[in-house]
Amino acid sequence: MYPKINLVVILCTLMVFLSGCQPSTPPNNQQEPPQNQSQENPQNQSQEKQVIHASTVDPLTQDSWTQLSQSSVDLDADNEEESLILYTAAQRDSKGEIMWDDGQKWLLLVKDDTSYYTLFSEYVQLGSVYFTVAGIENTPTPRIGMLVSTGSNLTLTNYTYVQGKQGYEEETAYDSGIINSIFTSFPAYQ
Ligand SMILES: [Ca+2]
Repeated sequence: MYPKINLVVILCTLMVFLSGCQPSTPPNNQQEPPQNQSQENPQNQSQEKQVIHASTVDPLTQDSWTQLSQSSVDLDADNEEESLILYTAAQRDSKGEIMWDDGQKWLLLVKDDTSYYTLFSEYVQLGSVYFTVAGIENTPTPRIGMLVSTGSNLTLTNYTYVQGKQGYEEETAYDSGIINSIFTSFPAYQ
């Protein structure tokens, strides 16, 4: 279809120039940019992001957890810090070393006074979970990046608090699909 449209445009342009009747009118310029090109990715706009809302139930009371990493950051731009904490269900032995199983549950939790936002609570087979927090230009709230690395998959998921939705929007930034991981330099939790 496009070659036909281009031919019509070229022919019309040539006819106007060859006729010499309308040298001062610029309507040709208005016809040149094809407006349909900006509609190539309508799917991106229609994707609804999942929003994680607060719960008053402390998820830590349901299982026993080992805290691995913690960050105190103002995640919702109310000038008060929340706690962003990563836990694993693997327990420590008497020497304090983590007794890793082939797989265990992981929990990434935002604690805001008596409100709890469970960003991630899943069993991860032969893998580990990591998170980052970063300020983003022109965005009022920082972005949490959660990386889940296993022997067969690597994903990066972003969580950002959206004040209008009173929750954390979840967005998959990267998903490797099924892979056979050969090597990773990610450090192991101690
Ligand atoms: Ca806050």
